[in-house]
Amino acid sequence: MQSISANLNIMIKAAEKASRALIRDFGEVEKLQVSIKGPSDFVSNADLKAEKIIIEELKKARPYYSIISEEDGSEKNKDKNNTWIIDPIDGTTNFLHGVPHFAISIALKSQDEIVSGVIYDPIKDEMFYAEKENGAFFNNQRVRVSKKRDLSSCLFATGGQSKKEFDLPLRKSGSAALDMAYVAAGRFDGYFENNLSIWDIAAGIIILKEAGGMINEIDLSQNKNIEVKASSMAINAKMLEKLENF
Ligand code: LIP
Repeated sequence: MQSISANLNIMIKAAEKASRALIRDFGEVEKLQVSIKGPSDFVSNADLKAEKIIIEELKKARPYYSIISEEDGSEKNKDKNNTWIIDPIDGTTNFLHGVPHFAISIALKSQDEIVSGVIYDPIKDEMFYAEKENGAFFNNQRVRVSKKRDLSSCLFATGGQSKKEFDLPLRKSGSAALDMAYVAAGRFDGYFENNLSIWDIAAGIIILKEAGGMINEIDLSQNKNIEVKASSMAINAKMLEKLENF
């Protein structure tokens, strides 16, 4: 395995531990699809349980780091310069409907910049990670963004409820974190979405940048209503031209 920092190792272990619970819970969700009420209460418990496991693991190693998390776990702690940013299930709607496309996303923000990130898809066992100035990795193999220059040979991801039409080949996956990880790995050539939360994208920011991707300036002091336009270097200008009315 690529030599990684103690903090990144802690993040990976926390994601792997939470994933074991999520895989079990996802199996239950698939069974609950046929129930009249559906699995919504069960999924919110699965979300909270995964968040609890992640926070327990992170706090064991770094008890004074602060936390920003999608569910209940946010806290300002003694160390205000280091903040974990956690999304225990990014792609909650997919999870709720038994669609096996969701991820655990954990990022570390130090001195107001994202310095490391992990995005782990437990069902496909796909681990994306990166830390500042050390490159981006997929299952311990170095990854870089695509080099395609012709829009007709590219594929882009987006999300949310916008009804706007864009002259781009598009996919909507339902997980911002995986969309950004896929751009970093060259599977998608770009990704754009607005009204995002910081926990949806924090890990994706560093993984995408370390893979040689480009992303618009993100105000990390904001937790909500964030807009992302991210892509490979090669296609960025052409993608932005197509997003003028975004
Ligand atoms: C989701 C994002 C997705 C977006 C959804 C939601 P969640 O995050 O990953 O891209 O379209 O509205 O924000 O809620 O599953 O963590």
